[in-house]
Amino acid sequence: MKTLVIVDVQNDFIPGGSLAIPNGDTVIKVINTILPNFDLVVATQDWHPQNHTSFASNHKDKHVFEKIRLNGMEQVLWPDHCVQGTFGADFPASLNMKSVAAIFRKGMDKNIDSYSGFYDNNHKQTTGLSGYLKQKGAKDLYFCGLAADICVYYTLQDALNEDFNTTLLLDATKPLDQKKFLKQKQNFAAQGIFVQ
Ligand code: VGL
Ligand code: ZN
Repeated sequence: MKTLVIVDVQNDFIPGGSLAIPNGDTVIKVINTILPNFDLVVATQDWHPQNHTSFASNHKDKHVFEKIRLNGMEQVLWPDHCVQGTFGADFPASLNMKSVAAIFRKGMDKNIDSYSGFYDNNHKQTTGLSGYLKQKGAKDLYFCGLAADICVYYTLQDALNEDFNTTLLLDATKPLDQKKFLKQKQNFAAQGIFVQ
């Protein structure tokens, strides 16, 4: 069973959004085109409360993209993004969501960020995605979405740890930091992540 996991394709991550990924909107057309090739399609959705500690605005004298230590972990401070119930957190209207069977929300706990669609960054809380996919008999997972070097990257790592066959669809993902993504890609083959 071929399963597509659409990671965080949301208004705030495409041009015009508060944390826009360069050319992030270009993944939408590609995803819409490939949807019929999959037996199961799920999506993840970054879904933060306004007081989330990953927002620079919730810290005194800190600026956007600064790195701090938060509860013993490094945390990048982001612009406010994907606030629960706002337009920025919505899926773009042009993304075809009709065949999406389930949506897994993440980043709801204000004290911990959640880049991966499977687990919080400290690996203590699960979104339920792994259990859902295993219960459905999904073994071959194909990943797409935003941002390639952040949430897609950490989702791929967890998919491997959860023993799924893990493939990244290169045409359907875009990074925030192109250089960082190039380095990450160089390690994919050795890690057992397929690219297509
Ligand atoms: C993301 C930074 C903060 C992402 C989410 O979806 O890649 N990046 N929150
Ligand atoms: Zn976020």
